Amino acid sequence: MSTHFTHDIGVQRIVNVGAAQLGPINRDHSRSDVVERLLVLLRRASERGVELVVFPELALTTFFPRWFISNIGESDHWYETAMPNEATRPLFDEARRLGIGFCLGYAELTEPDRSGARHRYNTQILVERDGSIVGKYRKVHIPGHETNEPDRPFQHAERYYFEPSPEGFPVWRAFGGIVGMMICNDRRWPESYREMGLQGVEMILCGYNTPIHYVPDPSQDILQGFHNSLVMQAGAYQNGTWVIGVAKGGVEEGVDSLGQSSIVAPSGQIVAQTITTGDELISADCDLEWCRRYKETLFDFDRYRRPEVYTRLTSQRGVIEPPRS
Ligand code: CDT
Repeated sequence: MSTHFTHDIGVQRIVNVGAAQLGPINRDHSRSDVVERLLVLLRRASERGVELVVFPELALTTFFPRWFISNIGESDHWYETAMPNEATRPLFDEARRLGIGFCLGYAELTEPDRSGARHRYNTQILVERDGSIVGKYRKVHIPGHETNEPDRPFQHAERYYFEPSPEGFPVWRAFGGIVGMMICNDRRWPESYREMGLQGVEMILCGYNTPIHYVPDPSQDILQGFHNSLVMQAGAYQNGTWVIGVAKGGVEEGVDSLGQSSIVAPSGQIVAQTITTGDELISADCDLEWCRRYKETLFDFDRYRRPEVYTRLTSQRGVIEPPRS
């Protein structure tokens, strides 16, 4: 049996996507300072014909979970309570004027729910070319620790500052295809990609802040770049999807973070990667039709997956080893 792809007759579905990496944002940088930098990258993207620009995780502030404060109420200034807001309005306006969509990560403090509780999420939104918000994703896998660990050189207290989202991994029809989002640590978990893969995702947008120094096991420090590429390339290939990984890199408030923002094809190949750890734009023509080469062959889920023998994946969280007897 031979498989015929639309490529063979020249049909393409190209979205020109930009990965707008940011260098460090210090704690005294204002939202307006940062938005000015985002606008520079957005305009550069427009000149290059980019249709969708992806910014990093927590793109409006420094990575504040590196500091612990005992009263979380004193951290509200790091969070956005509305989007757009006064500080980000120029980004929304300029993107709409240029006809470019964007994806932006930020810390979100919600309105009170029915019980009066406000929630803190690590959030990313997808904005269409007309300025409308088509999707909001809240981070599912929250890494790091919940309490102060004063012996560390820096904290990674994301589990103090953010709740894990119960909403999972939705996808949206946008930019002529099926688009999903994930945030930083999510990219290390195959479940993130597969949840979206099972909804036919064709492009996953992922912002990240990855310190080079991994305090619990420093032997991993030298492998940060390798692991970053490993997980995104595997996730792309195994689900037949584009993956756009975008860093906030460089030495931010004394903590060195990985750059290596990448655009990964459904083949698993990296088609573009940043060469600095500062503000830098890379872009690529991403043909969403290319996903079919993998979704309809090796990774034809409906034909080859065996969910009936994967029951542990949803019924169990930690490892249960076989009895020793
Ligand atoms: N931001 C984020 O999720 N960073 C994590 C660091 C893990 S170490 C606590 C990451 O997976 O890159």
